[in-house]
Amino acid sequence: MRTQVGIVGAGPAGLFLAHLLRRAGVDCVILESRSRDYIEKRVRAGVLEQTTVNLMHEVGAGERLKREGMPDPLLDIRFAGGIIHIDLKELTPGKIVTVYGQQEVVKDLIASWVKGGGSIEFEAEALGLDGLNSERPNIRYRKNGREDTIECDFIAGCDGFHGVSRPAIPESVLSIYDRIFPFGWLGIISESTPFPEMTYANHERGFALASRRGPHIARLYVQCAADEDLNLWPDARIWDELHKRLGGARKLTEGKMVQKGITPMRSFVVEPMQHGRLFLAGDSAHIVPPTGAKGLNLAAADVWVLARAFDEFFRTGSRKRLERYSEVCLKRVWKAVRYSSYLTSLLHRFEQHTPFERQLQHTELEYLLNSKAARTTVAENYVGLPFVDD
Ligand code: RFL
Ligand code: PHB
Repeated sequence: MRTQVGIVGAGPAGLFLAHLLRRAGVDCVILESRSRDYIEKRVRAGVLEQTTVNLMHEVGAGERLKREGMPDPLLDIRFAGGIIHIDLKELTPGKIVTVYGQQEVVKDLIASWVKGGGSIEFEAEALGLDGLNSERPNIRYRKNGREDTIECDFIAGCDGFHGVSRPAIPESVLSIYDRIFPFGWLGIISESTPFPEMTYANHERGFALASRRGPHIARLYVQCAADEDLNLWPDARIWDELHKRLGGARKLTEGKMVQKGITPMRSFVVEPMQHGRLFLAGDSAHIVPPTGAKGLNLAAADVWVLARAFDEFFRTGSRKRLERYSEVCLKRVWKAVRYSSYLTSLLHRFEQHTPFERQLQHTELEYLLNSKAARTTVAENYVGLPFVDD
């Protein structure tokens, strides 16, 4: 098999890239190690920046999002000193976010990709990437027990944090920035009426978050140990912690828990995001703790830049944008890393904090409560910084 751009991974990064390339008339093939059913059910992110929503429409996959996506103009932060209301619309020039599950984004992108005749191989696991410094790099993969290769002009490594693309780059040319936070999130989906506003809580027992997936589906998280054992969290204990941490004026409604999982909290960035003819995008190049709701949106921003660079190359032969890809993306990536790290530090309980550090955290929350300028900074980053490509 031969293609212009071989895409490893059918997460948001790989799927958005494929759509943008098709629009530009660039030929590509997606290889995905999991089954279609598995990736369409994998519960992850839920908050889309306006630019990501726009991208769904631009690639022609936004119809259901328009009907079922939940526009979210507000977020609340609860803490011992009160409730900070962040009115996104008022504090930014009219911008909001939209709550829509990542698996729904993935479903919609796959459906319109396949409908338009796009090439995608499920249960096709990339085993390794070869010839990255040659004119014809290739992807070795296995499907149905048989090994094969795809010869490409370029490879897009969109295979997430645990994929094969980043490890294909010699360690000696990479700089790695890594911070592991000393806690995780235990996330659930419950068949119950959610809070109407996105609610983050800094509580002395630890962080909690109340989000949603639909009018009768709540998405809830509590801070837990980094190496938490799910067996130690029967449903009753989860509800008890959620009530304690999110309790207050509004009463949380309980419902049947249909999904439970643990998410580690980590910031990780690799520089550069490119080596020879391999370009990394999304979680394969960087991850952020989910507190700022940035991971999926960063993946979309990366491939928007990458698609424009491939388009320019195949139309004009110019490598200018391809050469600047990593530098351009990393500027925006670092801003999201900064913001996610700030919100994570602001909202969680750190066992190792001294009384001095606890006092500083509380004072920062008090400051947000009383300063419109401080709330504006949170809102501006939450709704998302613009896509830029120079
Ligand atoms: P993905 O989604 O991990 O997709 C990578 C794909 O590559 C496949 N793959 C391979 N395919 C072929 N061969 C191989 N050798 C392969 N190895 C891997 C995988 O099966 C997979 O399908 O990466 P991508 O596309 O970069 O997308 C990134 C996002 O998934 C991620 O950043 C977000 O989910 C992070 N995140 C959030 N981001 C937001 O923008 N807003 C949020 O509200 C938000 N909340 C979250 C989150 C992540 C969470 N978890 C579970 C980590 C909440 C949570 C709880
Ligand atoms: C979610 O709805 O899953 C969600 C919302 C906000 C976050 C992270 C995840 O910061």
